[in-house]
Amino acid sequence: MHIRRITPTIGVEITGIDLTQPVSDGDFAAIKESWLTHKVAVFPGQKLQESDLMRFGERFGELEIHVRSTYHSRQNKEVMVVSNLKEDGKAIGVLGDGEAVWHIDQSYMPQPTFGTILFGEKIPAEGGDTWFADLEAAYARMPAELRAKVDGKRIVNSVDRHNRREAATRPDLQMTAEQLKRAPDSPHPAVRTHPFNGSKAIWYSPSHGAEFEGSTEDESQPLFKELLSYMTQDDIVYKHHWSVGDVVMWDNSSTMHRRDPFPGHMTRLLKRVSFRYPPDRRIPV
Ligand SMILES: O=C(O)CCC(=O)C(=O)O
Ligand SMILES: [Fe+2]
Repeated sequence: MHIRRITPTIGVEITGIDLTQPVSDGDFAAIKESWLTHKVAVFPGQKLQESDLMRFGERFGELEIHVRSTYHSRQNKEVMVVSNLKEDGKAIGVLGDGEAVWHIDQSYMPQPTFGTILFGEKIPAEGGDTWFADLEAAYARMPAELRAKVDGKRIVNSVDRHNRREAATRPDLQMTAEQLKRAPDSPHPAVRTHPFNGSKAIWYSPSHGAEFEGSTEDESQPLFKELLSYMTQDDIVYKHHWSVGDVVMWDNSSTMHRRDPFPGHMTRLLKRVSFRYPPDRRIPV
């Protein structure tokens, strides 16, 4: 196994390992350590069945069953389909071919996701790149006055309000009343301490972060905008250009991501699992 950094701040590429085979304890420890340190890990050239993806994900933590059950794989409810493919006129996957704006996965759940793993099965010839921003580096470079404005504050994350805003253009994002019950407006600390490495990250998800607790949406916007100007600086962002067979995993405690749109006549199909923090490492909410 070989581990190589792909930017000075964020991302590693891990080669010389076949994730269809059992990963030794030693290799697993090295993978986890470098993933937690560099926040995004890319494993090119994999050929995974859903069961392989699930087995690998489970090593890191209990697999989540995504609240958007409409887009679960037919074979496994732990696997989510990310695709623009349709069957009988109905989307089989989430996110379509449009842009997915900057977000942190499931920030809108009472217990947000720890890590997410995507496996690229069908990749369009253009577009669909996925961008990752380092939220520890962003926090580290914020001036003290700005940090003082967010330290100790909580941000309310709301998938309901996000969906309403997007209702006209993104019917694929709409959720049932039952699903929304599992995803009530959820406040989370604006600055979170990583349960494994102890470092602090700014934890604002632009797509679902609605307001600072105790403030209105309008009142919260200027500060959100200021945070964002630090969270998206070029030198703390890694843009992943996909090839078929790529496995990409990221740490939602220390990164956010977005995805470029791609031409609708092209096919993009990825399989996705996400996993929870171990019970003794849950981040306080
Ligand atoms: O389609 C992508 O590359 C990213 C999708 C995404 O945001 C996710 O799976 O959490
Ligand atoms: Fe995501």
